[in-house]
Amino acid sequence: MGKDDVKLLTMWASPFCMRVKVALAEKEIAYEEIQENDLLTCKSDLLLTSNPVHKQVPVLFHDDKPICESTNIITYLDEAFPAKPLFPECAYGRSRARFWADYIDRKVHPAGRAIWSTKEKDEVEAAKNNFLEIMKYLDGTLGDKDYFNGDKFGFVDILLIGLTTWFPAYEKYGDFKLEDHYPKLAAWITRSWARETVSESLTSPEKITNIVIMLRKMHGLE
Ligand SMILES: N[C@@H](CCC(=O)N[C@@H](CS)C(=O)NCC(=O)O)C(=O)O
Repeated sequence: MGKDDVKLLTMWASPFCMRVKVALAEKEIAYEEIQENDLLTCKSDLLLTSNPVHKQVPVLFHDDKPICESTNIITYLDEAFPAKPLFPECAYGRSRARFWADYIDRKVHPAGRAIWSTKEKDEVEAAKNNFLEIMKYLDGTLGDKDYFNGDKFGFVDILLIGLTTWFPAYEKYGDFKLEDHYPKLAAWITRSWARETVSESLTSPEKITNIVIMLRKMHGLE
């Protein structure tokens, strides 16, 4: 069998692209990265033809076949490249991983966005409280473990860690520190970022905060 051809259509500020990059790094899969340059005003033909339904990055190409939606991509990678599995071994563990993946995908990024996309103080306060409520459940399921499934960094960790690049912007505009509320979850972020597969795949939170400042200016919020 020939060498797998893997490409990732990506955008540097996208937390959904970053999580796929972490998965590829954890599984030691070589790939070529193709940057989507202008998601706001001029999407590439490659993006429009490979993800006609959502027109969003990331898109993974495996031997030229497109795979869309970051969680679906990471699940696919774990099935298509069985070495270094990301999912737990037992069926119950896998079912829990899918449950938390779904929770993270539905809740975290929209809740964070609600914090920085308004300048009304009461709306910011409500959004911050909602975000912290979501963090409470994640902190609860993490508990005293190093990672969400125990001592091995895996699927749920990968899904959440990409999104944490935006957390400092949420803290800035919500005027809170995650570690004051959930020190174990904050320690999990530090522990996960210490992995080379993570630090080399994620965009720095400073750059993301600058993007948020730019987006707020565009929407007349600064
Ligand atoms: N549910 C999707 C979300 C992907 C997503 O929101 N991508 C953004 C960049 S962060 C995008 O392509 N936005 C362009 C658009 O929605 O038009 C996933 O997990 O892949």
